[in-house]
Amino acid sequence: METAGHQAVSWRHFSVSNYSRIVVVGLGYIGLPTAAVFADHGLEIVGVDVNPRVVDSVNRGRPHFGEPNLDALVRRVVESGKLRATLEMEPGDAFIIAVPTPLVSHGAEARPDISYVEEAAKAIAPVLAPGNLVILESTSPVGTTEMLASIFADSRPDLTFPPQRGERAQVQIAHCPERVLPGNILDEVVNNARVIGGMTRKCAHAALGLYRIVVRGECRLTNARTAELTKLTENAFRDVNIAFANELSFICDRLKINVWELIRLANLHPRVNILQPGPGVGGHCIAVDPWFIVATNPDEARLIRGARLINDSKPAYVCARVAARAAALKRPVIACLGLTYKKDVDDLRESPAVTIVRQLAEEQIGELLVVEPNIAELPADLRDLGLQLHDFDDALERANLVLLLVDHMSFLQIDREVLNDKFVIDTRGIW
Ligand code: SAJ
Repeated sequence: METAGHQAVSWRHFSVSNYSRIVVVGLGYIGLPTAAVFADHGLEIVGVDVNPRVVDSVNRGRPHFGEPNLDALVRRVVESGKLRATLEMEPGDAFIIAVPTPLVSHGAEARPDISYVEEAAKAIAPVLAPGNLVILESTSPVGTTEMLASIFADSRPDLTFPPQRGERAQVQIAHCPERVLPGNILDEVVNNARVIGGMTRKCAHAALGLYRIVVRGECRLTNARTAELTKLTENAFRDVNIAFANELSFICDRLKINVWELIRLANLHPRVNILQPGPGVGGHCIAVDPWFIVATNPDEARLIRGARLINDSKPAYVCARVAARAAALKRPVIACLGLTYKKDVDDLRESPAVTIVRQLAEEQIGELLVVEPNIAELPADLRDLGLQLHDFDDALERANLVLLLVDHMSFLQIDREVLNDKFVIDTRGIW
């Protein structure tokens, strides 16, 4: 059952034939899996990306990043001719915008950069036609969908859009934020509940008709602004909860209490569910999206800002602990285990582990042996600091200080005896 407010709505008058050709703008972590899943349902998908290497790689049937089962799916839909990538915008029945919405630093804080959404809108505008549907999937500050509509209206005075003509507009526009978890994207694209924010009810129904082709999860209709804030709220909720756990870790260190045991015990309460402290919060979502709320509501978002600052302070705190331990060693050799932003992915974006390793290298806190089984090569800035990737067993054997930064499965399964004669700093609490 799909609901808009309290009214049941029907989406069935939007059939697959309304959307035989879909243009997905941005072939990154969200756009490529989304394009591939729609293509696998028999639709003709054109993927547009500004990066020639991405376009080339997709056209050879190869994803340009690691994600379980994505390789086989992309190869299948490219070979069947259902997915094709290009650098040039093309016309379509529907457009799905899945471009990055990064942060730019702004003093001690950060502000959203929606220029990629603006560029996508300017590229789509010339090819828009009556009956088209445009969906913004990128996580966006409140008001971005309205901005998209106004770019279209400015550049295409021959067409009508929802802000001017409401339900009678010729082009439908909606915000349907992605909510998939990296590492489990293909399952979640299909099975997660979706929030569908139309600029009008007709827009919402049109977007619902498109998602219903592939989505098995519940679909809830709302307006675009509510959908924008819903997505930001989900990630801010998680960030605040992780900040609570990280703050407890500071308190416990000072009080000489084991924070992992504390949380396990507190979580026995039926209404308490504390998340896990770690070396900081990374990835392109949780560490970013709360700032989008702070940017539009600096006076109100006090807890949300505070949580961001707590989580962002964690890498420096970890470095200080490592430096204090290393100071007790004549010749510190530090095995830094894990670089990705979370376990069992190959994604280094906003990774606190990278921040920590970089800072330790810059401060020359001993010899660093970096281990990351999910990547083939270190990022250039770490290589420039003289760092190299090391084999796990070799690093463990040589190190006198072991710094666990990511809870990869392969790090869990070690012989604990190996750690006996070493200092251990386990930022994830797995040992
Ligand atoms: N982390 C902790 N402690 C925890 C849980 C996570 O320190 O208890 C850290 C992780 O190590 C990582 C960061 O938080 O550095 C974020 O990881 P995550 O697994 O919480 O989330 P993401 O960034 O991979 O994906 C999130 C998801 N959002 C929510 O769970 C509310 C996902 O559903 C969203 O689609 C995604 O953001 C997104 O694209 O916005």
